[in-house]
Amino acid sequence: MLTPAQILEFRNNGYLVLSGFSTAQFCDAVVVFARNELRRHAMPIEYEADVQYPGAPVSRTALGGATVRRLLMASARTPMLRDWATGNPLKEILQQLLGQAVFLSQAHHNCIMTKQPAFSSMTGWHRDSRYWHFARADLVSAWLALGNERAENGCLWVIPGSHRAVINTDQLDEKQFLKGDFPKNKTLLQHAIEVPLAQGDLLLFHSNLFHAAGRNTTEKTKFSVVFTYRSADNSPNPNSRSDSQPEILL
Ligand SMILES: O=C(O)CCC(=O)C(=O)O
Repeated sequence: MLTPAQILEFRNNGYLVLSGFSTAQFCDAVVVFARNELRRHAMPIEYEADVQYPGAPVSRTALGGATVRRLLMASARTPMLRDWATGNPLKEILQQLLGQAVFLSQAHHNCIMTKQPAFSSMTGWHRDSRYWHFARADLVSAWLALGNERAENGCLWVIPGSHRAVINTDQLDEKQFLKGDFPKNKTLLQHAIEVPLAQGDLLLFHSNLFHAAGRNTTEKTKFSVVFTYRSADNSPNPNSRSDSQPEILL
């Protein structure tokens, strides 16, 4: 369970790291599973070429075009992940942050993220809520590091407190990433910090928190799992992408 100080930290900073949340045994088992899914090219998959971020292969047929970025629909791939994402201890923690009735969105994140050395891309500064459609941009994502995550292998960077920042549309580019050269953004970006994680650490972050990530410059694939949750009073807008998959009540 979270302490009142941890809840306050999450509310103020928009993120919280829980060290040693899951065991090495669990993380290793998920990595074995993920490697097998990669070997089989088990759909649904998002490829690096699909996201078109800096560093990504230009198309699925280009060199490196088969590089997987996300094994999607993680909740449906194995009971091991579904149970982790919907059961305790995560459930109790999410109830502390979101209230008694918490829903897992199967439409967003819900993936094993793979950051592969040769063709990984850079993710610019963004809020996850930019393409999400709920009553409020007020969801919580849970990111489990299945191995160590550092700047060298493309860990996340965050701007603490940015989930509360008021952002004008001219601060964002056409894909809703923060423009790097905009004076007001430079001030914001001065506060950016990396979030190194050890295997088994859990990062909880708000859907409005600005975050980014670099490329994986090591020889080893980085694996993480990510799920997103909403409170009972924050339903997806009918017929939107956020409403495209059934949700799971925890
Ligand atoms: O690991 C990354 O490249 C960042 C992923 C990310 O920020 C996202 O999917 O929203």
